[in-house]
Amino acid sequence: MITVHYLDNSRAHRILWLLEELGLDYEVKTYRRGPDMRAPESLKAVHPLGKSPVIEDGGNVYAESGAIIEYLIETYGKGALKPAQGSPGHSRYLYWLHYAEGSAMPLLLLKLIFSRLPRQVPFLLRGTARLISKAVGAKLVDPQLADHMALWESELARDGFFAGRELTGADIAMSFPVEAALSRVEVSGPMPAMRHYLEAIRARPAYRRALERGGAYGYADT
Ligand SMILES: N[C@@H](CCC(=O)N[C@@H](CS)C(=O)NCC(=O)O)C(=O)O
Repeated sequence: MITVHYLDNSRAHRILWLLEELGLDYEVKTYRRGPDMRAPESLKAVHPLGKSPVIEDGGNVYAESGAIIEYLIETYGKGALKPAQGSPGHSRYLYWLHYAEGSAMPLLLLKLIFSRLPRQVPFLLRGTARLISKAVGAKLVDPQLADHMALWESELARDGFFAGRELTGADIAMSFPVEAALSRVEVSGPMPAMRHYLEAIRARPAYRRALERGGAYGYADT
């Protein structure tokens, strides 16, 4: 039986969604965030970094969303949720599967950290922190995010999903950056392809079942 170490309200939602798409049996061990939003120390007993998602299967531990998605699709997918090797969609599939945590999430995390900076420093430094946060946002983070989101929009406008006309593991990986960006970033323009994509993935029965198994997930209604 696959065990998912699931942190509430987190990107681990994607793994439950994938398991539901694949129709696999699994158990969920839920961990609750503390007031600082960090995972409890007990998660470090599963993997030293104490992050979620982590899964256990067949006596092995798998961490990192992209690696978990790849492992589950390769092991249990029987060809589902992945374009055939050598097909035009396959290079797109690999790119977006790895891009989600490798390129998109670091930028979104920078956005989050700098937007929270003023609240993290002593009161007298808040004005300065606000200026730093604004400058970093304007010069470094926001222009890059705008480029990235324009790329997502044009990719999704091509044929609806990140690696072609069908849902793949790349979409499961990219769902979290898209959901986080649309809720955190001031979007320049209506982004119709991205909004249509979110509607399409959220309407999937497997996505809804994953929400029932995992509980609260803050981005599901943004
Ligand atoms: N790149 C990693 C990121 C894992 C990660 O940062 N997970 C967050 C949940 S969204 C977490 O565990 N946060 C709690 C903490 O850092 O204490 C992955 O995709 O698995």
